Amino acid sequence: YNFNSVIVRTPSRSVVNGLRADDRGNPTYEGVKAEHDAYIDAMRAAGVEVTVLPALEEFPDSIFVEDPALVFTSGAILLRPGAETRVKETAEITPTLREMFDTVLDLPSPGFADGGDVLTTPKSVMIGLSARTDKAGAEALIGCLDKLGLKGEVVATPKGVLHFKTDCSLLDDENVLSTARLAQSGVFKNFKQIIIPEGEEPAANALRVNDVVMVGSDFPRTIEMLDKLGYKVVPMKTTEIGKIDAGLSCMSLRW
Ligand code: CIR
Repeated sequence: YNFNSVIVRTPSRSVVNGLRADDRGNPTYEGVKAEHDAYIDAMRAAGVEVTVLPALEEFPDSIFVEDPALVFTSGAILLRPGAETRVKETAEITPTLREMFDTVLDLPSPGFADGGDVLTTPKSVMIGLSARTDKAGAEALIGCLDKLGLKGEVVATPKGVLHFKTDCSLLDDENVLSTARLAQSGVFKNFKQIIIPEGEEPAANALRVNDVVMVGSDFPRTIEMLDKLGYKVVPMKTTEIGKIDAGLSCMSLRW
């Protein structure tokens, strides 16, 4: 959670047509743009250098740069997103990653993996199986991680949850923030678990960056809980991106 650099991508006007499991109405472009601008400001305030890539009208979900690639200080991995409309986002981000990293690995075929299913912790890189990340993709990813000197571990994502990280985030070396449904599955036995208050499940996709934890401002009980535990919480508006199943980690690649 200590980062020097992030990559983000400006939302396109087509973001209003982003993928979603349940239709709660389209987000507005202006609303998404405002949330994204505030995110960039918060990243800079947290002390990271932000590279802002241009909008891609052809790809409504391309603002969520976390999914087509993975980055570590030791290198980058180009993934194969599990949603058909998102597969070509990888080719769009590849030139930037090749410029910024000495080592850039391709996920071998077959299989699919989304960055949203990957939680990097000091103990291992956890890969959640989901509708977007299959067994073949997860196993291929473990091979890539190995080449970067990292240990991958395959875990389950609760049924009906988009990504593994939809339901959790790393707060520090020992603590994870998790929904009750994910915590119950036992995947975090090596951590202390801080459980999201019932009804605020989307708050689990929080984001620790250096000394702050960004949390969706629509989730006051989670904010209060983390505040009482001593975390420096920065509330961020995520109402519009929430309509297309996104949260705070989705909008950046961090290393
Ligand atoms: C999608 O369904 O792919 C987007 N609408 C949301 C992606 C969120 N990304 C993430 O959690 N890493």
